[in-house]
Formats: sequence, C-alpha cells, structure tokens
Amino acid sequence: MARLVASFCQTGAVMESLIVTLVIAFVILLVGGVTLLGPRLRGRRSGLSGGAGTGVDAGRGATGTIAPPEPSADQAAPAPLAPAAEAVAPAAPEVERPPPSAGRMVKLRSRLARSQNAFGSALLSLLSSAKLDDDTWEEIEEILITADMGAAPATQLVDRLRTEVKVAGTRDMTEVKTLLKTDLLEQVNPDLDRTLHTAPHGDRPAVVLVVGVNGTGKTTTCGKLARALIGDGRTVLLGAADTFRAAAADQLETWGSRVGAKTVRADREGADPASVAYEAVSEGIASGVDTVIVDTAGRLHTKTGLMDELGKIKRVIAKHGSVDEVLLVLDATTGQNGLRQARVFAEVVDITGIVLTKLDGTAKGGIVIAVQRELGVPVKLVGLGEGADDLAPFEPETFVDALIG
Ligand SMILES: Nc1nc2c(ncn2[C@@H]2O[C@H](COP(=O)(O)OP(=O)(O)OP(=O)(O)O)[C@@H](O)[C@H]2O)c(=O)[nH]1
Ligand SMILES: [Mg+2]
Repeated sequence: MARLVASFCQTGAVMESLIVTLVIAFVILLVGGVTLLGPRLRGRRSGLSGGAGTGVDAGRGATGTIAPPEPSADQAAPAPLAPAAEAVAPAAPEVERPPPSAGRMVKLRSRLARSQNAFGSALLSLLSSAKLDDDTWEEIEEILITADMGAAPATQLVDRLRTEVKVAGTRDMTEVKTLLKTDLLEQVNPDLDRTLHTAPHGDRPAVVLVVGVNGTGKTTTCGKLARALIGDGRTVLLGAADTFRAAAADQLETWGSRVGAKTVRADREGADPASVAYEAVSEGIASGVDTVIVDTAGRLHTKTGLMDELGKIKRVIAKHGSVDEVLLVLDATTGQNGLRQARVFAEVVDITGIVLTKLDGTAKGGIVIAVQRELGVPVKLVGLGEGADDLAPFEPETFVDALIG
C-alpha cells in the first residue's frame, strides 16, 4: 500500500510539471502569434481607412513589412489631413491677364500676309510683266474685283496707277510697288476715325452693342474685346442678350470668366433680350465698370423680327444714356453676302464701326474697302484667328503692307 501511494505521488509530480510546461508553451505561442500578426493587421487597416489604396500602402500590406510606429497624438492630426483637404477644395478659377491691344495687328501680320499672299503676288507679277498693255491692266482690275474690293474702287485704282506709271516713266518694281501701296492705302482711307469708344462717362459705363447675322463671330468678338479691354486696364461687364439658346449665354460667360468679367444673363431661354440688355447696363452702372458689352442674337425667323428686336434693344439701353458703339460683325469670307447683310443692319441701327472677322481665312481682303464705302463707316477691328487674343484694332498701313508684302 505504502509503495502504491509513493508511486502515485511520483506520477502526480510528473503530471504537475507536464501541465506547467504546457501552460508556459501556450503562453509563449500566444505572445509570439500576436507579435507576428499585429503589423499585418495594422497594415491592412491603414490601406482601407486611407481609402486611397496607394501603391505604397498596398505594398506594405502584401509584403508584411513592419509598419512605421504610430505617430504620437500631437503629430497625428494635421499631417495626413492637410493634403486631403487640398485635394477636396474646389480649384479657384484662374483669371487670366490678357495682353494689351496695342500693336496687335503688326504681331498678327503674318496671318494676314499668308491669306492675302495670292492677291499681292498676282498683282505684282502682272505689274512686272514685260508688256503693260490694256489686257494686263484689265487683268489687274479683275484681280482687285476678285478680292471683293468692289468694281468702282477697282476701276478707280487701276486708272490712277496706270497714269502714275506712265507719268513716272518707270517700270522699276520697287517704285511701282510703292505707287500701288499708296493707291491702295488711299482706298482703305487712313483718315477715317477708328477710335473705339469704350471709355466711361463719369459714373456711367460706355456701352458697346454687338450685332450681325448668325455665325459671323459676334460672341467670339464680345469675348475677345472684353479680353483686350481688360488687357488695357479697363473693367468690363458682359450682357448676354442672345436669349435664343442658353448655350449662347454659356459661351459668353465662359469668355468672361476667363478674364474675371461678369456676365448678366436671362434666367430662361427666350426671355426678352431688351430687358437683359437693360439689366446688364443697370448692373454695369451699379458696379461701376468702365465698359458694358452686349451680345445679341443673329438668327430670327424673319428679317423683320430680328430688326425689330435690335431696334428695341438699342432704344431700351438708350434709356440709361447713349449707346457708344454699335459694332456690326461681318464674316470676311462671305463677300457680297456680307455686304447685303451690312445694308440691312444699317437700315435699323446706326452702325458706328465694323468688325471684320475671319480675315485670316480669306484672300478677299478687298472687302475692307467695299464695306467702308457701302456704309460710310470704318472697319475698327479685325479678327485674325480663333485664338483668344486674335482680335486687333485695324491699322490701314499694316493691312496694305501685308497685302502687298
Ligand atoms: N478663323 C477665324 N474664326 C473665327 C474668327 N472669329 C470668329 N471665328 C469663329 O467663328 C465661329 C462662330 O463664332 P461665334 O462667335 O459663335 O458667332 P456668332 O455670330 O456669335 O454666332 P451666333 O451666336 O450663332 O449668331 C466660331 O467657331 C469662332 O471661333 C476669326 O477672326 N477667325
Ligand atoms: Mg453668338
């Protein structure tokens, strides 16, 4: 019995030490497991909560690289939040600073020279031909007419040049070229007053009304003109009196927002254009801008409708004071059609200046001469491309130089 008890006691001690060993092994395993798994779990958590799922985070999780120590409380808050806040904030629209308008035509001269090259070189090659007889002079006249100069000015110019060449008794090309330039310049009429009246009258802004048929470039011209004026140091407000399509007001607003000019527009399509124009001038007065530019619609179902509308716009704006400029926008590529349009507009509104657009895309620069004669109104601005700053004050000398080279 005593031997049985002793053996039992011995087995109990062995069991006890076995249990203690097992408990120690279990604790070691538990601690080791937590230490190994901890970084992995933390790594995955940072990728998900960051939301960005950056390659760096994903890589950490995948490779099980030990995560950097958690930042202390005072470091934690601002550092990761700052870039996130920057990314969420809406980007403020960037307001451009357009270049001033002076000297633009000289800068854009190459556009003009490119498109008018055929005209100039054809004239010069005829003038340099061995025999300057009746047929040659007739051909010269034809070239001038083809360039949309108009029959009467073309005949006048040829008659004059013919006499001058005869009197001078010269066939020297430099001299003949000078004579041609002088005669062309006279037809373009450098003495016309081409001042664009955009300066405010005391506390009232100058008002510029832009008219013309659809597609000629009215809205583009309003936008380019606003840029040019702002480039010259003026403040401008735009009035979207083309209420035919909401897209027309959007187009104008886009131009304005690029240079920080506000656009007054109707709250619905088909609103009364005259009241939008009136509102624009009222707001221009209230906000103290220098110039208000009003864009109008070019398409109406009937000619009478369009003309009545323009007449009304002008009358309504005039309640605030005078309208300083009524600019008729003509597409230089439309030739005789453009002249017909000019006549119709001139019957309804007193046009004070012509904007000839798309002169970069036609060899028919003679339209400058024809339209000035037709309306007795000067070309004040020319469009020489689709770029934002491709609108230039018209300079007769630069124009003729570009034509003849
Ligand atoms: N190449 C060239 N394109 C021009 C010039 N001026 C305007 N355009 C283009 O002519 C097209 C018509 O211009 P808009 O300003 O929309 O014409 P709009 O007279 O306002 O037309 P509606 O609003 O439909 O009556 C646009 O594609 C302009 O980029 C220019 O001087 N040269
Ligand atoms: Mg338009």
